[in-house]
Amino acid sequence: MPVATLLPFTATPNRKSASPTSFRLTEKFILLLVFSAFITLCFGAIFFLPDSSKLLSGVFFHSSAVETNTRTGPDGGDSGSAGNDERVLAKIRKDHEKALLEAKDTLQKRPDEIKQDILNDKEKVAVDSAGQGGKQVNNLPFVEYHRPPGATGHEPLDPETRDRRTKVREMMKHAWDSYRRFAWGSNELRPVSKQGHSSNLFGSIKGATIVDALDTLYIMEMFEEFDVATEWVEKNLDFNVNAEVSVFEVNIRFVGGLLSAYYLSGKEVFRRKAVELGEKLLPAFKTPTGIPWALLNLKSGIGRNWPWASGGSSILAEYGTLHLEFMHLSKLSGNPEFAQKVMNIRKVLNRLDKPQGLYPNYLNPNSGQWGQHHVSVGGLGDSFYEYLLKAWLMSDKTDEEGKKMYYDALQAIETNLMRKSSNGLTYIAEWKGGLLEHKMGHLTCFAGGMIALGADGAPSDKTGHQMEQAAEIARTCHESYARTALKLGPEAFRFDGGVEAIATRQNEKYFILRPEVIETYMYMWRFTHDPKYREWGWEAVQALEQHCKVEGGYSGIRDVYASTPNHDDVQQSFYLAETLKYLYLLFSDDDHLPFDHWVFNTEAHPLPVIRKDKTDRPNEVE
Ligand code: DMJ
Repeated sequence: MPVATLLPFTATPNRKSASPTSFRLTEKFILLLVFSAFITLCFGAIFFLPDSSKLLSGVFFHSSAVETNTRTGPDGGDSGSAGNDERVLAKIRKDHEKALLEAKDTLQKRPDEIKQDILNDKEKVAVDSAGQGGKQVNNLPFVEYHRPPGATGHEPLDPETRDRRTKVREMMKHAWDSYRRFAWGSNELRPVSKQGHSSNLFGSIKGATIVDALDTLYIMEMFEEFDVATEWVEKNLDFNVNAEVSVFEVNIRFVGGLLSAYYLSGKEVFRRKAVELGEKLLPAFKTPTGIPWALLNLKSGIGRNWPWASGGSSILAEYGTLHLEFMHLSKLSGNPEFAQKVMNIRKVLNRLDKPQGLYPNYLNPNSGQWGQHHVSVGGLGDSFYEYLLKAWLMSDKTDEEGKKMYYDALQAIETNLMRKSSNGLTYIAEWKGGLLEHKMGHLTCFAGGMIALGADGAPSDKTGHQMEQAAEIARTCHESYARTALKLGPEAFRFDGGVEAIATRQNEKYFILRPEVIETYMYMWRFTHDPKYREWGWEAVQALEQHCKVEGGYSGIRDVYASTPNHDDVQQSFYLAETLKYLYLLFSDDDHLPFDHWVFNTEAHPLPVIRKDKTDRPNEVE
């Protein structure tokens, strides 16, 4: 058949042409156009066939799988195919064996270890794919997580201790379940009126109880509750608030709580949130001296001090209780600024003269001068001393400056503030411009535990003496409980006007579920194993159950000397963070959160010791 009959626009009879196959230029062009349109049509049609990707890979990209399949067929006549077949089969066998081994390995792990492995793998992938010199998408450096020892414990062998420990866990469950039921997302619970309670210490940040309780839930192995709390943190914990917060409270409860939750569980969300919040607190240090403001608006970054604090001063226990958390923030974020800020506070303090070697509670952040000369190891001063000692311990005993400041301060406290009552009770008084006020706060009772914790590092001739001091303070604080009607301690007790370890003023008779006395029992138990500390702790459990427990949680009490409790209707977040945690540890073995690996922040949030020889792996403590 002539080609001309197939082509509609070929030579026509009236055209002058030398032969049927010779075309004019325009005709040639049209022919080319039609031909290429036809080819394009055929080619394009392939893309509209079903499952086109598979077809394309089969047609255009001969994948190794396709080749393998065709070559291993029964008719394969290629002489090299037998060898290939064997190699492929061997590889498949090997892969299967490897997968089986991995599965077996995984089955032997605890669920939380499996979860952690998955998280670690994810993290590695995130870092690899980010390819930004080790930076993750959230700009945090990659940190290989290793869980420090003793994050969870085991049942004590002694049945009585085991039962007591179980009881404390049940108390935690009641406190947590009630909060969850009546006040979920609020900062705290009102257990009598069964509703949320908000304190202005946290501005409009929410969920103080959730963040404060995270590590207690973890160490008590209440993992279901821990997961629910984690999910709340992931979805709801928000620091983008236009509100003024207490830098100290937010640091010890939120930053401390998040850091502990990270170190215990390895969950990245806690590291991310802790660093995010830490960054929001940094503007508080914008003062002429670098001594931070007490209050900070998290949105504007504008700070100020409590209006009642001597001449616009910052408070010792507030600016002096950032050190542990900020050192860890630098380690976990790679940002040295956090550490620099708190080390500068030390510098300012070391330049100042100290009256009788004591640290006044008030310091003006503009002038760098002391305010009123009021010294206390209780409210306004307490955790500053605690953090000097713990900074040294947490630094793997390398922070010699912190160590010296602590033991020097303790010596000045012993000389100027520590006294014995006429009936032999040791107490720590308060100092006002050289005069002693013979009053000891419930808050001051933490000092028994602190002195015991530091006794081992004291100059050798002082170790025994400091252990005795610690035991004496524990005894005095126990007396302050024993001498009340409800067997729970008052906010402050006095040693004057013929009384010893008793509150005499109505506004000092309340008990708000504070932990300090139990904290000291826990340290004393760990260091002495004297059973009386567990007995005293158990007395406190019974009193809490009898007088503070209500249907909707646990409540503080307005007057511990009254025969029946008048509830204040607040379940403080530190009841879950500290009081119940210290009670649980009091009835646990010493290898649960062991002291040579963990240091507790002032809100009882455990932070790992930063090993001096593992600077590149900040959270590895073994
Ligand atoms: C806690 O928030 C901390 O222990 C802080 O250091 C002082 N007191 C309360 C609990 O009493």
